[in-house]
Amino acid sequence: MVKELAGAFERIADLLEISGSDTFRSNSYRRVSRILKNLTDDIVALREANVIAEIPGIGKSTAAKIEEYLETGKIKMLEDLKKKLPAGLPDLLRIPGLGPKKIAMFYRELDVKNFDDLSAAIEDGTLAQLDGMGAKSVQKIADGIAFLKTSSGRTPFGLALPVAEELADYLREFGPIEQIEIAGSLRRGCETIGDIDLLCAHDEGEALIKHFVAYPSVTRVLASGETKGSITIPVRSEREIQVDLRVVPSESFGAALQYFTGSLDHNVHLRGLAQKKSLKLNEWGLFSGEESVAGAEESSIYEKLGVAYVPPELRENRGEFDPDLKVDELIEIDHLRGDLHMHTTASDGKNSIEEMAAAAKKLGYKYIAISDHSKSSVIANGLSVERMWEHIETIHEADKNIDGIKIFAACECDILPDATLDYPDDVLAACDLVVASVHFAMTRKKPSPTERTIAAIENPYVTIIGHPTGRLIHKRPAMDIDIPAIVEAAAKNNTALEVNSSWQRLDLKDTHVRMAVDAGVKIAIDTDAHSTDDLSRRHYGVRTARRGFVRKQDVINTLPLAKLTKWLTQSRE
Ligand code: DGT
Ligand code: CA
Ligand code: CA
Ligand code: ZN
Repeated sequence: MVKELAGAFERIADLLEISGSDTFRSNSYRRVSRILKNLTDDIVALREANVIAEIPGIGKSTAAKIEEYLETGKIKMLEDLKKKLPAGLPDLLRIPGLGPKKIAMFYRELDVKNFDDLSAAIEDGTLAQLDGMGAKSVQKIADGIAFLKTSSGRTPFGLALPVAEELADYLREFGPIEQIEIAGSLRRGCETIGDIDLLCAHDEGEALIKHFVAYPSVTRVLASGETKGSITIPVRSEREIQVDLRVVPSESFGAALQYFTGSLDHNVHLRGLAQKKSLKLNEWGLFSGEESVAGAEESSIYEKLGVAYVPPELRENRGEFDPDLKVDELIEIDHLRGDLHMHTTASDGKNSIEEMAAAAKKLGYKYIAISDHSKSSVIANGLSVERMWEHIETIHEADKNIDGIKIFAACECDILPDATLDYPDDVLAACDLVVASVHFAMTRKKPSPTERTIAAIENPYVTIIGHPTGRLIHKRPAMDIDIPAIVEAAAKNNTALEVNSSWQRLDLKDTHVRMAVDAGVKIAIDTDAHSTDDLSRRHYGVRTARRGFVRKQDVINTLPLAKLTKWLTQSRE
């Protein structure tokens, strides 16, 4: 809720700037957005206590807008701003690297109102003739548009999952439903989702589908029949997603679940196996002539086809039918014994070391590493060398005082534009482990991101490379980085690569993790938590790792404490 609210104020600031309003005014709304993002109290509780206007930095009129949003889901000022501008203009904000000021200039000078206008102005060279626009900045915008074209239309997994789960809960209000499952790419754990596929076993399909299409937030009903319904619903008020619901009898539920989980390529292979056995496989079951051989249970489809059960995350026809594959070795959430990348109030986190440790203990963890930002990450309140020395002491102190969990002293050390690290070696050596990450100058050519990352890998004190490609799904493309070269260097230097569990990152992604583990590189599945809540997003990372065929033994934070401690020492030798 508060995230959406912060987003709405950010949007107001953007639209004000696009409308040509002064920076002072728009910045005041950006400030509100930041305050809301950093709020540790529950906004709904604050409202009930009638103290929203008392939040530091929030004035009366802003408080009124917050109240308005909490009550109606809208802010009139934002709606008015949207109405005032050409409909396609705010969409240009989605182009990575293009901000409101430039959009305002394009609108003012060239009457650019939408994507088509902008593309035309790039094509005919008029954009490059504007003041302050050179060939380079035009190319950057053209690249941004190209990036957007390949990523738009799909919803990030982390946004689609809660929407699907909420809808499934709503379906259960209909009355007892024998079985209900999320299918499709969402069940496979894909990083982005085209549409949500839901599956129910029920005898009264038509009535259940009527209930489905009456979902309160529906924006469009695309189909409403006896076995299938299709709607669109909003995701975070910024995009829409389609949801398909199929209702089948229970004797077909397993076959339908298998069929609608996909992927298409996986299903094609399975159907081929069926044909070889003179069987027929479809969404109703596995048949020998007219007779059903399997259908109620998904696992029995695989069994009857003579192959091992394939977990949904692996169903991409990328080798999941290999008879040597040991599915029960795949990484699972319960294998994780700790988390090696998280931030505290010392840099840009919301919680203290003690709070992070307590939350980690609740998850059953035996160890955590506190890895705050280093000095060059100024926006993230990175620690100076001096503060870092003190912080290491503070972490050791906390470790002594807190029972039941080991707290490692660590840092997330920036890999600087010149390929050196942000802290001298003696600081790094004093840390139990070091996560090294690139956070800026990502498009610099010399030294290249690959050279910078390999230099970090070769530093003996670096334990893990954090979010190795730097991508943010739909927001920022991956750095132009040579993954095989990095994998090779990591293998040679015994440096782990991270699967970052933030759903915006999921970096390394599935295919890259697989290259890493195939080369014998160790993986760290971290949450990069900036609050205690973030620790639970580990499931996103685990899903991605499973999609990369990662086994328990590939992941360093599955090791028992003593073994991990030993590994940390060895990896520095
Ligand atoms: P998405 O929605 O683009 O993220 O990807 P999926 O995999 O969820 O694809 P979707 O929603 O079009 O269909 C869900 C699953 O249903 C798909 O993975 C496989 C199955 N499916 C859909 N159409 C066909 C088809 O024509 N033949 C077969 N064998 N399976 C299909
Ligand atoms: Ca789908
Ligand atoms: Ca679908
Ligand atoms: Zn980072």
